[in-house]
Amino acid sequence: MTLDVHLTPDDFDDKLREDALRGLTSTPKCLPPTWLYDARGSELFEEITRLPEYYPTRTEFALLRHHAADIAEAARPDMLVELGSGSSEKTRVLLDALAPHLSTYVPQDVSEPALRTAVARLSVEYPDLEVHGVVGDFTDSLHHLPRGERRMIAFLGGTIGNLVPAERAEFLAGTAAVLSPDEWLLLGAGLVTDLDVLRAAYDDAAGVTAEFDRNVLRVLNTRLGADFDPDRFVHRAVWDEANEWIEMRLEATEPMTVRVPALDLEVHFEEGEQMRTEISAKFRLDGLGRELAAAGFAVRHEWVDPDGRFALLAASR
Ligand code: AVJ
Repeated sequence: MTLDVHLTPDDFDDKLREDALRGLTSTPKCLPPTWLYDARGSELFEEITRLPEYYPTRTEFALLRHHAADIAEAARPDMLVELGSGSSEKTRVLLDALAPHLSTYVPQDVSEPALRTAVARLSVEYPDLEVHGVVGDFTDSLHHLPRGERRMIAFLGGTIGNLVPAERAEFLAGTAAVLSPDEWLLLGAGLVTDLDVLRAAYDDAAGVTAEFDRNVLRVLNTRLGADFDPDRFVHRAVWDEANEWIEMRLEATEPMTVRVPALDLEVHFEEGEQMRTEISAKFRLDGLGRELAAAGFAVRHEWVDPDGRFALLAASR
C-alpha cells in the first residue's frame, strides 16, 4: 500500500490562506467547500450519509449495487481511480464486481486522515489489490494519477455538483484529456427533484448538516488562529432556482467582528449576513449529457433510481 501526498501541510496552509482571504473579503462572503473536510468534517459528512433525509448516498449505493456487473462488463478496468473517495465505503460493491480484472485501486481525497484509514482498511480486506492513495485536491490530482492499462475514474456522490458550471467544464475536459479512448468515467450526480426533499437533505432535523457547515469556522479558528464563535452562526440551505443548486450558507445571528491573525485581517459581519460555504448543483440528464459531450465524452450508459433523484453515468471518449 502506498500514499502519495500531493498537497503537503504547507501547500494546504497556503491554499487555505488564499481561499479564506479571497472569500472573506468578497461581497457576499464565501468559502470553498474543500475546507469543510478536516478530520471532524469528514466524520460529520459520514454521519450525514446515514441521516434519513440525506438520500444521495444510499440512492447511489443502490444504483451501484444493481449495476456494478454492467459497469464491470462495459469498462473492464485494471485500475479504479476514485476522486473524493472519503471512507471508500460504497466503493466495495464496485471493487467486488471489478475484481476479476482489477489490479489497482487509487482512492484520492483531500482529507489525509480519512484516506489513511480507508487505505489501511482496504489493504487488509483486499489483499490481492494494490491500494495507492493520493492526498490532494481532485482537480490537481488528475494530473498526478498513476498510469494503468485501462483505467476507470469514478467521481461519485454528486460531488461534481460542488463545482460551478465553468469549473465543471474545466474539470470534465481535464478528465477527458488524461484518459485514453478505452478508459472510462463513472459519474454520480444528483438530479433536480422535489424541493422539500432537497431542502431537507441539506438541513436535517437532527442538525448534523448545520454542525458540518459550522465546522468550517472551527477549521479557520484552528488553522488561521481566527476567533469565530460558531454558536453565533445558523445554518441555511437555500435552493437557487435559476442555477438549480442548493447553497449552504452560514448566517450571522448578530453583528460581530472576527479577527483572523494569519491573514492580518478583521472581518465584519452584519446581523443576518450570509456567507456561502458550498453549492451542490442538481442536474437534468439532458443538460449533464451536453456538458459531458462538450468535454469530449460520449455517455455509454445511464442509470437513474426509481424516484428520479440520482443518476449514475458511464462515459468514455
Ligand atoms: C459530498 C459534496 C456530495 O453536496 O451533497 C452534504 C456534501 N453538503 N451535505 C453534497 C454535503 C451538505 C455532499 N458532497
